[in-house]
Amino acid sequence: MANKISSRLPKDFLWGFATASFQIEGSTQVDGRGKSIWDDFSKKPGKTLDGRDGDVATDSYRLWKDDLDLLVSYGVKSYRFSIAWSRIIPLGGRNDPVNEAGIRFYSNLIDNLLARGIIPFVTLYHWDLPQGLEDRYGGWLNKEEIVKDYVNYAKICFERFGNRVKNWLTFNEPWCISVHGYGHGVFAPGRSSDRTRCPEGDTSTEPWLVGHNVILAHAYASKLYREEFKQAQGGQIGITLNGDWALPYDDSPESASRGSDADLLTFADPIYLGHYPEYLKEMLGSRLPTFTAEELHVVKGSSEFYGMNTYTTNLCMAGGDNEFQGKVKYTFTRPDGTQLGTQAHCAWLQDYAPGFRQLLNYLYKRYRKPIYVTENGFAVKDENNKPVEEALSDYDRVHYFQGTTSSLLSAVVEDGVDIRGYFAWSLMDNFEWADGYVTRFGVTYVDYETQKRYPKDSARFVCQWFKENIEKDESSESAAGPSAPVSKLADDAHLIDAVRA
Ligand code: GBH
Repeated sequence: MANKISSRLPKDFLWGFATASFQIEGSTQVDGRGKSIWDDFSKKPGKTLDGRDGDVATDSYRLWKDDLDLLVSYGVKSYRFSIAWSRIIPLGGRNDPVNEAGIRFYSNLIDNLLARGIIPFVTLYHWDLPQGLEDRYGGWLNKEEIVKDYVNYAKICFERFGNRVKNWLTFNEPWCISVHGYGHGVFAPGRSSDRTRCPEGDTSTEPWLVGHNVILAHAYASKLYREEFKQAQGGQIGITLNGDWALPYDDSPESASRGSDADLLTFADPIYLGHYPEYLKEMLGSRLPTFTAEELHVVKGSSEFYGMNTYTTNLCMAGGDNEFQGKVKYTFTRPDGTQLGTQAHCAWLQDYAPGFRQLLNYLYKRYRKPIYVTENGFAVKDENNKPVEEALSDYDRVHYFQGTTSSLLSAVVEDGVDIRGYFAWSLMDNFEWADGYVTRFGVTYVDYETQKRYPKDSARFVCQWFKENIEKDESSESAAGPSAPVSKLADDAHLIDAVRA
């Protein structure tokens, strides 16, 4: 018996699914919401693959109760979602009015999650900067203004929700905010040196400046939380970084991988170790902003855990001029021509679970922080072209989660990595940024014509897996527990009308 128990995840392990405000909410013009930088950006020709925007998305601002029922039917312990800054402060700034209707929406959501026994895991910023701040002073490029405005926004969230929210993420993926938003220009605000994409921007400097300012905004918000709220509210605060595992392409010295690369170290090293990585300083010289001694003091140790979004593994080879990848080239094709894993719908993603376990080990050894896997998931190739019945048999996604859950378990029970939670991306298909609605990451299929939700096979797999692989909590066994509805789900026929407004 003792053996059996130790081969499982601890009983307080958090698991569930993740979403983000702009990807699911829609209702962009109701209840006083201000525009975010994605509102207009997604409407510009050529910015999304299918030319569609986020005005409706999965309609979750209206259908939030149905989505809550879906989470309950899945039996999750936790739900990761993000708050839209421009619903809380429509114009964004520290002297701008607070919108009570926006507060009410998230407050209700939080209350109802808790009433159903689901722990909210809340991201403050998942890429949807208030347009007002972009227009007023250039958003993330303006350190003096944006850091103060972000901290003010975070403070309001701590004040209004912190009595119930005990898990805070300041930011989702600063690397994407800076590199995609200001380097490649594929995400809002879309700035880049590429003049076919944007009349303004400087790919060689702006991403590093923005990344730097995001780190500072995170650090000062985290300081505020820990000094003024943590003790009374008893929660924790951290940041979520994206990072994929890197393997050497071959055994030549040029392929010796730099560990798990640039995307990760740029932000993790300052936040957890207190300095930018050496290679970055060498590569960028004076283009890399510096922290004052006082700032550094606030930045170092500003995340209480390691929030990790990870999707894939890259085969790496030195060379090329992509500074965002640390001048390393990525491929999925091995020297013998075979593929690393199954190809997803997006070019950057293949299924390779061993890399997930190695990344978890690497991060734990390097930073010694408890880890929350805040995103992990797969987009089945051409799923969007399939009739719904067929899309629900999402074998490639099931296979992906089989691999990553088993790697997760090995990392915890065999390697001793301190992992406290896992959120699959995503609860349902949604607005996939520059991909529009073409790429589907959900464990739940969304029919965008009707907004009906249909659980895919992967939803069953993930829910069943966590039900079986977490130590039972004897004390709460009899409480109206989350475990019952999972078996109900497994018995149901494929086409469940999970949503009936
Ligand atoms: C996450 O980011 C996001 O947090 C989430 O909102 C999104 O829906 C989900 O992934 C699925 O995409 O340089 O263009 O070749 C994913 C992290 C990191 C994935 C950068 C793509 C490089 C692609 N991303 N990565 S690119």
